[in-house]
Amino acid sequence: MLRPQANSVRELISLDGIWNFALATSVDLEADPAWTRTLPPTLQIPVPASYNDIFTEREIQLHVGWVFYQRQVTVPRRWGDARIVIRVGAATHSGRVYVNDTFVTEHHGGYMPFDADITELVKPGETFRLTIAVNNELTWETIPPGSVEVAADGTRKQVVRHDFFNYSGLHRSVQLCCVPTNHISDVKVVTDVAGTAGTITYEIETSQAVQGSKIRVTLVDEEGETIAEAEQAKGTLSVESVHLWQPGAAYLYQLRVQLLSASGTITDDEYSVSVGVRTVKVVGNQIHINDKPFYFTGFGKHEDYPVRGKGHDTAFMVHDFQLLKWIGANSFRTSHYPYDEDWLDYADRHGVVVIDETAAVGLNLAIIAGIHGGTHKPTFSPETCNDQTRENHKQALRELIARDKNHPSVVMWMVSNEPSAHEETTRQYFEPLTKLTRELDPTRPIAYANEKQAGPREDKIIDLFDVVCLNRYYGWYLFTGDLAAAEVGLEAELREWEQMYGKPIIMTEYGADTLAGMHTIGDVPWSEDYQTRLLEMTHRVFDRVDSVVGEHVWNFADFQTPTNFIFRVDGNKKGVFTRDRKPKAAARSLRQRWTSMKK
Ligand code: GCB
Repeated sequence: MLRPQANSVRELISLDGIWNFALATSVDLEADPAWTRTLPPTLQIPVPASYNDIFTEREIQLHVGWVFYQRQVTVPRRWGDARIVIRVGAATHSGRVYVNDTFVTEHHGGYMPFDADITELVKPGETFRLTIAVNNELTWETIPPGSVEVAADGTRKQVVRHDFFNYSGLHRSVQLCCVPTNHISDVKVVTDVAGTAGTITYEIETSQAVQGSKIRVTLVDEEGETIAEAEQAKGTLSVESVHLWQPGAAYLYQLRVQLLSASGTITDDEYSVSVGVRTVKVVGNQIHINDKPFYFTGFGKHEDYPVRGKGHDTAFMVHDFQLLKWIGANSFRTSHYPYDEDWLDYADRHGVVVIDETAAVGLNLAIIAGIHGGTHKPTFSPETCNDQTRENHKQALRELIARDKNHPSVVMWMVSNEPSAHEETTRQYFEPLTKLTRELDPTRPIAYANEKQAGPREDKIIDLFDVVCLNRYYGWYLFTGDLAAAEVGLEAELREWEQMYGKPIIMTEYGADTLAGMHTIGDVPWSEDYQTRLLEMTHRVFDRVDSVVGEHVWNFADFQTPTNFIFRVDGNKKGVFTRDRKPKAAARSLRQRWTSMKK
């Protein structure tokens, strides 16, 4: 599916803004078919936004099950004979779309777009009632997994297996699109470099083999000069003296695809893709971008903001990118789910490197919401994460790679965060997933984020991946308050990974919860001074271990977590910035390190 685009033949109408909103009165959606009636404006809600923190009622904040979003939409009269498509950026965790009384489509997975052709159901010049039902329940089969507990009084409670609040709703833009009937349905590009020349191998899919229509492909550089042209649906374009897409120095060509009428004079459809020419390779214990070792500096992030929860916000996004630049970060990980496509477009444009993660977080029964102490039942079994979970995980990978394959900023696929890699059955679960990921994209390395139970001797799956990504909390969950012992422990573990596997190592999480404003002379956890010293200790170790090729602090900013645990204080406070993006003391220390790094 191509991201909607407005151009000379395609049009877009944003349906963002205020919608009418209601909680479903029944667990069974069909028992409360709200789409068949007009919802009163008693509750109104902005789109995009999570609904949880918009209202003051606990009943809404902690609601489990279906909710309804509804608004009226008018189709422009001028959209006469075109194809009309509705596109939902994300409905977390599943969504169903209705046009007037008619069911149109449904989608599972809360962080991916979906669309549907509604041409037959609407008329240009007329208004229709659009209802989107959104469900936030997580089960053993969903990605991410979770379970719903029902109390004696019938109250339903969502148990999540991950350390972030179960924000729900329409988190990304909803759009009404006008696409030509004969249209371009997909464009795929893969780039390579040989000496000073670059190649762009492309593949175009169209809605059908339109009789007599022609394809025209034009590659344009940043000055607007045409560099190469072609007339086939598949091919390779060569670029002499190529401008590479480099971390910190992006260069984007435009690949303009046109579908032309037989005479070649009328454009049936057109679509442009930004292309960054670059290569990514794992070479021994290093990761090379454009044949040069790359060292990752940055963070694991979250899409998480006050009031709007996981609702995408371009002002916050651009500000976050400015803070990344200020602190000297060259990369980030989309922990723990794929982010809004705007993040990747912006990263492409500004040369920021991205590790792109699926929503497969929490496939580990020994951990509950980020903390040890879950049950010791097997994680993968018919009663827990099962064959259906794996099928849904495969689908999540297919959708992620289909959506993000063309982004030069994306250099690695993160298949899962902290699965129980120490359990025997985990391998059977992951082998088909890594095989599928490599089939879908043989050009990028793949990884999973390892949790400490699966140390170098216990891990059953690391050979299926290219890079060792470790989430480790030496000085926080391990050797709490004792940075000297933490330093010894961390170095010993890293050296073991290095010697046993010889792969590049990225520390994808390390850090300390920190209450902004708390200062101490000694090593006292929760103080700004302790966070700073813990990060500095960790960096001393990284600098001594050759295979460490990246450091992503957990987390960029403080973020909201489930509210039924006492080990989080109004959220996870491991941010280097507060939730409203104020720097803690550690930010200065990181900035000092990252802006003076030679690597
Ligand atoms: C982890 C998880 C992350 C948590 C973090 C923590 O290992 O990957 O989601 O937020 O630990 O702070 O405990």
